[in-house]
Amino acid sequence: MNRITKLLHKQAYKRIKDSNHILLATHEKPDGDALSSISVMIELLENLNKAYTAFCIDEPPVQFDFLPHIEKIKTNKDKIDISQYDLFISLDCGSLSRTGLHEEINNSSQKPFIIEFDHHLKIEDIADIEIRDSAAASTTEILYDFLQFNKISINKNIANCILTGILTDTAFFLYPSTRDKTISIASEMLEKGARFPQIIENTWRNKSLGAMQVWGKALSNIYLNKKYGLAFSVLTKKDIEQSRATEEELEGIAGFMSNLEGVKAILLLREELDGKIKGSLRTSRPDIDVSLLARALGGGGHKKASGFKIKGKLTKEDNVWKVVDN
Ligand SMILES: [Mn+2]
Repeated sequence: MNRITKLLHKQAYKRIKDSNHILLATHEKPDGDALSSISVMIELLENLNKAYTAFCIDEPPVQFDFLPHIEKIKTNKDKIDISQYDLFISLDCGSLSRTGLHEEINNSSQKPFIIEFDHHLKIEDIADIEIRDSAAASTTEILYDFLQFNKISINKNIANCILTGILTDTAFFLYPSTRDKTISIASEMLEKGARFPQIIENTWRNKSLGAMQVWGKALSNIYLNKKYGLAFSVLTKKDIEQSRATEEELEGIAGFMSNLEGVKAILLLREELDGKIKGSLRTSRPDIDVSLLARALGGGGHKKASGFKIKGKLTKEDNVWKVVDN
């Protein structure tokens, strides 16, 4: 870790201590890392006796109810007046638009100071203090550095959150984003009281029947494009509605597909409720950067795991899936 990063972590902590009213936000359709990151910050702000609001535009999936402070996350943005806050902390977002608060922040007469903690590849310059490490396996891994540099002790709650972020974002150390440091932080979190069986039980086990069936559907729909070494699959709105699987349950499918042997990358296209199609790209090959394709399609993410959204719907013609206008 270089000196500049260490300095940024210290500046961020000073800013937090000097602020009076703090707005925390994480990304839409929050995953384990997003919610764990916001929980770590809530724990810290409560210990500092700070007034804060924690916000996520979508309701946290119920399987994360085991994380501390989850019930304190607000999802109604009508109640949020940006000008009331002197500090805005964005966690695990990739871009400001993923908080759902970008218009409010950009149009606010009094823009708050912005601190960003993130491990996605950079898309935009929004933060006054930007702590980005695209080599980190999770945003909670970056928050671990933040706590270390600022000599903030890690209690059981924080240890549980940091480990949850790491485990869910790496699919339990399976994804290539896992590095030596990831494993060593995870091991330290276990020593500090993180409850591994509880995390596994809530995030990996406990899959609903619908989730199993929709995974099966996606897996049986896999097509291979031998020319490009790409495997892809589709899930239609109907498939998803019938399964009643949660967002989090659908999230793991693309990662699992990347276990397919002999392909360079995989693409999962699925229809969302709002007339858009979400594309998830994954690769386990060290020489492939799928984020280039995601970016070309207006998305972003990581080299090994990225995504995009396009308008349209999926139709099957002559046994070939196509994206067509709504
Ligand atoms: Mn993350």
